[in-house]
Amino acid sequence: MDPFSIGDPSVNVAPLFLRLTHWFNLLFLTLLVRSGLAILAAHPKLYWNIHSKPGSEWLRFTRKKMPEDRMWCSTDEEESWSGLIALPGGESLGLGRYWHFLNALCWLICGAFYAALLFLSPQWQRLIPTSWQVIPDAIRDMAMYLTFRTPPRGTPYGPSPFNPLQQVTYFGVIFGLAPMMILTGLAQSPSIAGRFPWYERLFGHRQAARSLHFLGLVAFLGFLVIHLVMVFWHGFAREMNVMVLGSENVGTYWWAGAAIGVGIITAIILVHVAANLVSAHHRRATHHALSAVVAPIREGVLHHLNSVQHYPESWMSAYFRTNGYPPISAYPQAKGDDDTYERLMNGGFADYRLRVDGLVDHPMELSLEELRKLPRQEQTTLHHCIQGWTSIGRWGGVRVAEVLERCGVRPEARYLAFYSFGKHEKTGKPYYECVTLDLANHPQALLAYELNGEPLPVQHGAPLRLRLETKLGFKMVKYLHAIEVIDDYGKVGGGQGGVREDEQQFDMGAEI
Ligand SMILES: Nc1nc2c(c(=O)[nH]1)N[C@H]1C(S)=C(S)[C@@H](COP(=O)(O)O)O[C@H]1N2
Ligand SMILES: [Mo]
Repeated sequence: MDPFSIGDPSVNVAPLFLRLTHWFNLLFLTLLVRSGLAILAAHPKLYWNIHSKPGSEWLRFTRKKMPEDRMWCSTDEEESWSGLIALPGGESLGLGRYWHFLNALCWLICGAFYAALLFLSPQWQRLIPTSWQVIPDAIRDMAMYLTFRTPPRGTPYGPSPFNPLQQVTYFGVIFGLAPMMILTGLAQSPSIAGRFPWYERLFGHRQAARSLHFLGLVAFLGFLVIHLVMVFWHGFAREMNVMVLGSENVGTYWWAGAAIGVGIITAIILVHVAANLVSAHHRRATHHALSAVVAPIREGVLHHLNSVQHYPESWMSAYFRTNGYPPISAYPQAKGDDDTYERLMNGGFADYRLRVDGLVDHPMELSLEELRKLPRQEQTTLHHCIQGWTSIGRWGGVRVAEVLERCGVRPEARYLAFYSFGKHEKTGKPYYECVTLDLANHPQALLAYELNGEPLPVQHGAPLRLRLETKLGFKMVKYLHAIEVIDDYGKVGGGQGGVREDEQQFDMGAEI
């Protein structure tokens, strides 16, 4: 069959490319929804303010109450949702993100293919309303459905097999909702927000973009449900013949479309089940397989961006959220094997030394006083926790590059490993994170000893923490103990580029 033929609209011929992209779209969209829920579970609260102040959420999907009498962190707010609704289930933000990004890429390719063929063929006439009359006509159709009548097929203004309500709905979903989801998805990337702070302003700010992204998910789900109801309303066998075989006129084989269609839907469900199972039982392998596809694209597009953020005073967060407990005996999940940190803290960090070693000509040990004597920099920036919350703070400190310059980095160096005094809260492994060496030359890669003009508070990583303003929060090691210049991050810790990469399948690039 000629894939470009529009055929006679009265027989409703759908060319092969339309049918293929339709079913692939269903596969990718449902995977996007379920992996999106796994991401939402990591911070099941939505805000219309950029500070994500606790209690200021407009919507929450958790009953957990945070204690008022002791410190808590955003990892305590995380929910663990069933694998029946989320991909994967449990606390699986890392793999949920990988599934989300993989399917976002597949969905984009599918959509581009669809849009190209749509406009290269006469098929666009199905979808693009050519008269404003479509609006009142769609309202008329809506009134008919609501009173259990079926509107006539086709529009008077072009060769579309759809009724006006169908046409405006499909048009709105494909050319309104889908691009909105892509744009609000990108607005959540710290690399994009760092390099193009104006971009987020298009949506208000980063939390508004996240809330809109969620509302888009709700809209997609609503569309899916009504779409399904309509398939039955208009006749399951007939509609399936159109969606699978391209035409409802299939003669004696009136059941063929329904039979194949049920097979396709079963296959889609099996892909979902397989994705959940493989994620649950082979976390590391799934991490590697998905990142082999996603990481090069993500890094290729986003890694080279530099942050140019300078938020005005009026945007600063009165309350800056926290993630990661201080490594002291009050918080055994984060405390190291010895009391070094607590001792330093009790001594006002007078004996604190930052160790810088590895592939450098002059290893160094720097006291806070020595660090403060180096050129000072201030930056007011947006912090993106991978879980979804944000806060804005003014950080003061010394650029990573200033310190490295004084150490003389050797030519074989490729990465920086940042080690904390603290431990990973879920596993008790030492907290460390690695980044590529070129990150050190980002103008806002900072070793911060101040927040909002005050010495860095203990809960935010005293006495020294890393700031990388194009990265997600988990890369920014608090309670910084040492920097090691290395050639291969595979030799450090679990070998994945950081403790959250090793233990939670987070991505080393952390650009989105
Ligand atoms: N040592 C240490 N550093 C850490 C963490 C941690 O648990 N331990 N959490 C990271 C995460 S996930 C985030 S979002 C930020 C939070 O920084 P804040 O507590 O200053 O807001 O710190 C990062 N650095
Ligand atoms: Mo985070």
